[in-house]
Amino acid sequence: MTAPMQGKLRRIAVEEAFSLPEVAAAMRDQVCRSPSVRGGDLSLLRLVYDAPADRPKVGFLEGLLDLEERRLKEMDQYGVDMQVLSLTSPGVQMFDADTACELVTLANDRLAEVIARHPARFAGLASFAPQSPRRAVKEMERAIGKLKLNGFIVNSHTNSEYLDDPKYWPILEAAEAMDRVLYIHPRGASDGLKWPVGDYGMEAAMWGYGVDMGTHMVRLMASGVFDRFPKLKICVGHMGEAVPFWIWRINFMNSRNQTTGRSPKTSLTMAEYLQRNFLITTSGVEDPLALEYTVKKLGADNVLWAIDYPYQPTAPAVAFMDAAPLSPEDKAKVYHRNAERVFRINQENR
Ligand code: 1WB
Ligand code: MN
Repeated sequence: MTAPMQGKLRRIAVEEAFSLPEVAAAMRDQVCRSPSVRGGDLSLLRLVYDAPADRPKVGFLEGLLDLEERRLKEMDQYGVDMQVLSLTSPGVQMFDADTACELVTLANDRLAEVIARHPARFAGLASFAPQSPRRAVKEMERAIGKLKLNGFIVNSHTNSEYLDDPKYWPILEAAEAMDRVLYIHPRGASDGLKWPVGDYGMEAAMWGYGVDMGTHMVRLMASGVFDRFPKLKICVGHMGEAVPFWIWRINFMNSRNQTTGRSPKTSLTMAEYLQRNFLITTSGVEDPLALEYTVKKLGADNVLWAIDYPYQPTAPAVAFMDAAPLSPEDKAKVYHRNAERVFRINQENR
């Protein structure tokens, strides 16, 4: 265990996954019924929800379903004050619209209940079903107004469509109007992207997630959607899904494309949208150099700590941030202050 010298900083981890038996059962049903395809979500989800008896169990499902036993114990053991919980990827986005809406209501209710039992230990991001943007907005409003949840989460594409598609604009508009962050978490790559990531175990967290999510981010920036929703805040994990590292080139080529008419005209540059409209979390990237670069590129107000429980172990995620090459002030921002601000986590929850 790590023992920080100068009084312990509050630790708020912001990309922490859970599930509930009803959603897990529906997921199992769905992955069993879906035909086998290369890449995409299915091969990993089969291991999580329907592990064949002769294969080693990945053990994620137990971690997802447990909220108040092992999870709280592990938080206590490593000094994690709070987890901001979200329904695990791909949420309800593989179900038909009616099933998705029904399950998302249940998931958000269950999330609000566990937060009510442990208000100092848990906050939560509300899920919604993008399959029905109209009902999604209703659920978003209920999640903030009635359930008092802290923001929203969606898992990249829905049926291979991304959020720059005008049919999803009501969702972006609602998040902006409520002044709540929309966390976009990865899922398996969309139809057009999944084939080449279908070998060597690349399809999920190793590569496919990041390729799909990075593409999603660039679509949002290049489409000009942030001119329509200038105050919209999008949070992405995994140290920005490699986009901060590519931003110089994205920016250069996009501005050239704008002069030749290949990219839509936008009022700000891609680099400016990245700084103004995105927040980035450290989930699953415990590399001090990557952190230092990202903080310099985005600013210390825009980077937040995350573990990615139960997919990543807690101890090294805490050790990484305790030892991070940041000033004490920046470290406090990344460890808790930014989370308190953007997810409106009450001080009295201390
Ligand atoms: C993994 C990571 C698997 C995540 C997941 O299944 C999710 C993995 C839904 O590390 O294999 C995640 O949320 O980062
Ligand atoms: Mn995650």
